[in-house]
Amino acid sequence: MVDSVVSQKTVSNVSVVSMANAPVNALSKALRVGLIDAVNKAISDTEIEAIVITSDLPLFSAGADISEFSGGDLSPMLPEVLALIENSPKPIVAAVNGGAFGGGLELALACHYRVTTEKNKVGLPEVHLGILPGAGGTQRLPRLVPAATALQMIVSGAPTPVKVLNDMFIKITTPESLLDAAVDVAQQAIGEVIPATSKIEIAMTEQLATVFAQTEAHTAAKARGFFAPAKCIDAVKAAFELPFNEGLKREGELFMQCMNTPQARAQQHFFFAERAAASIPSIAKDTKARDIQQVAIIGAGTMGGGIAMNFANAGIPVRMLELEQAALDKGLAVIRKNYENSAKKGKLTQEQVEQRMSLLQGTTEYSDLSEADLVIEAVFEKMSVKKQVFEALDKVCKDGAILATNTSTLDVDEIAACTSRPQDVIGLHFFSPANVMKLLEIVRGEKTADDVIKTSMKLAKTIRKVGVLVGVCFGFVGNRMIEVYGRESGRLVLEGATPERIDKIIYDFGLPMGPFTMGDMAGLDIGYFVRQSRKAFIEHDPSYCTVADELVEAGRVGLKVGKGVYLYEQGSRTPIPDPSVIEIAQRRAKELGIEQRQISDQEILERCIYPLINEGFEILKEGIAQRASDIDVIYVYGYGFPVHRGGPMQYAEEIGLQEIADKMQHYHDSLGEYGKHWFKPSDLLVELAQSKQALATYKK
Ligand code: 3H9
Repeated sequence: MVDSVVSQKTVSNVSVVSMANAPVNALSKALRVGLIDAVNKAISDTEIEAIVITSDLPLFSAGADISEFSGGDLSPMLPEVLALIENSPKPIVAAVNGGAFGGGLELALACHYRVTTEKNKVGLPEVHLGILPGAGGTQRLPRLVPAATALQMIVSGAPTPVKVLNDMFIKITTPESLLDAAVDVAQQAIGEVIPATSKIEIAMTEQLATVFAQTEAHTAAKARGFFAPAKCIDAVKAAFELPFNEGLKREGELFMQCMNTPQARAQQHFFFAERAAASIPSIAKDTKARDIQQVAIIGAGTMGGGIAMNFANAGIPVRMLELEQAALDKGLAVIRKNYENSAKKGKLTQEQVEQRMSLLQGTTEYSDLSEADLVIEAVFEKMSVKKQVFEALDKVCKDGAILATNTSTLDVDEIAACTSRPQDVIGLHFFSPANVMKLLEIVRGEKTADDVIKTSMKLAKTIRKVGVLVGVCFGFVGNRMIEVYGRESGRLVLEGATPERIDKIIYDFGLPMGPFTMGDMAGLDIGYFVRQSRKAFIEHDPSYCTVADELVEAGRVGLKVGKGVYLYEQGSRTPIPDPSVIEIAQRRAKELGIEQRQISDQEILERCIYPLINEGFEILKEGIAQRASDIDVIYVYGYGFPVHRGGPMQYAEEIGLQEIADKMQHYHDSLGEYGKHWFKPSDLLVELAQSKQALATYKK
């Protein structure tokens, strides 16, 4: 035993070094020290003639310890460990028993031989952390696999099945025989010339240059706004253009260029944010989840159908209820069509389509839902309608069934109160299209039982969603914040900015589309309806929605009718700016006494994003979100907030909380009555800005 995170045993004349740094063999300082000690010990032991490096855990290694990236004494660094391995006078074999990612794969690449198991996957996912492989991965991988494969792996960061990487592995075997195979390879290598990946000669060719150019063009479009992907390409290019050691140096420079960016900080923040969202400290760890074997969905419309598909995809039978047979038939037909379309694109086989459809049954009778373990209501967004549904469910559902509402704004406690079992009621807020969007807001009511929350979080994973726990308030986290953003964009149009300019600024910031394109796509009638039902909230200043209201009242409800804020040609989704909307804004501004003016790009961006962030602080203060990073997860997965900005709260941290507070105050003071009402800096924002407390450490 060299260290608690590394064990070492001798098999005949081979030293087997096993990593055991739970849970994922992150190559922390302790593990790096442990590996150096173990390898040195094996090299100096005259009884030992070869070495195998493997893992005692299911994973080989998840790579560098990301939590170390924030600083500290990091020596020995990973490249030092890998140089020791590659220059070892005794052959070293990597027995890659499970996933090898990032530095974990780089470790295997530095070994002289690699063996692995048939179903394994490996990858260099550094690009998802805003960086590039910095321990020789960009130089060694292209020396072992075809250039296009190496480029694809490094630029996409995607895990790759080892069966397509057989150039890299001397043997691919079963898990049971892996260690024997590795020892065997090690013994056969004794006395032979030790191969070093770094010595393999590769060079740029004309054909390869074309591959690089194509990858560059494709990446520029696909990874819009991201810094690291282009640097990944540059690093791989260096492998073909420079001798190994110079390539390694170039990789190091590019790695540091990436590491010191806000994007890298944002993406690394997001890595941990996503994992933190799964943790609910207020619920006892031993709380048992309920068993979910059968699901029922109320409503076979777009939302209900999308939700149902998630469960069918996960192999869980679903019963869909509509009161009219025709609506039910239509809903099921739409689902079939969606699956058939996936089959046409080669994403599903016809057999899979039929298998999924066989899990979906329709009914028009509530009594048919008596065996469901979970019922999700996805009916019209109106409290009276929701209450009718829950009263009916309360009568027919079995004891212990979870009754969930997919409301996007309404009071889950009020819905729960119309049942005799509020402890079983929860909000499961899916985002549209529900079979595609990764986010699931899990809305905890005042009386929701802990095991209902635990079951919902677990279920989110089962259906491949990211579940985030939120509390009850109008719009929960996501829609409460987006309302602020929608308000500000509407107001900016009255003040003289055009919708297309605002959309472009938001698109350039990194969102998939701006607020007006999004509004047209979702349907302007949705926001209109919400505003009608919340008149009291906006009564004192309805200015910002006057243009949208006028459009809806004229039937311009968005893309679905070919006209909303923008115009659309038949069958096209491309927005065409409409001067008549500007005329409406000019007329309305005059009526309301709002002076139109030139507004800078910076003001547009700040006024759309900063109040949204400010609302995030209010949400945090009220305990509606458990932690700031949960808000980031909601925004990245629910609203397409660019992950390279880490989410709105991380973006605020990067800009500086004091700057956000100051700008809120500036607009509060400079935008008249409107500013006074809507731009009051959140007390929590001001408090944290003044105390310089990191958002990550804030707890209510
Ligand atoms: C790198 O290698 C740079 C080098 O090129 C150059 C260096 C000079 N570090 O995801 P899970 C934690 S960059 C620290 O739930 P799974 C994770 O936070 C690295 N911690 O498990 C979680 O903690 P908690 C490149 C890590 O089975 C726990 O482990 N590598 C790391 O669903 C379990 O994680 C990557 O980007 C890490 N590297 O998935 C791979 N990895 O329980 C990142 C995990 O407290 N990792 N943790 O919440 C992954 O993609 C997944 O964790 C993996 C396992 C697929 C490996």
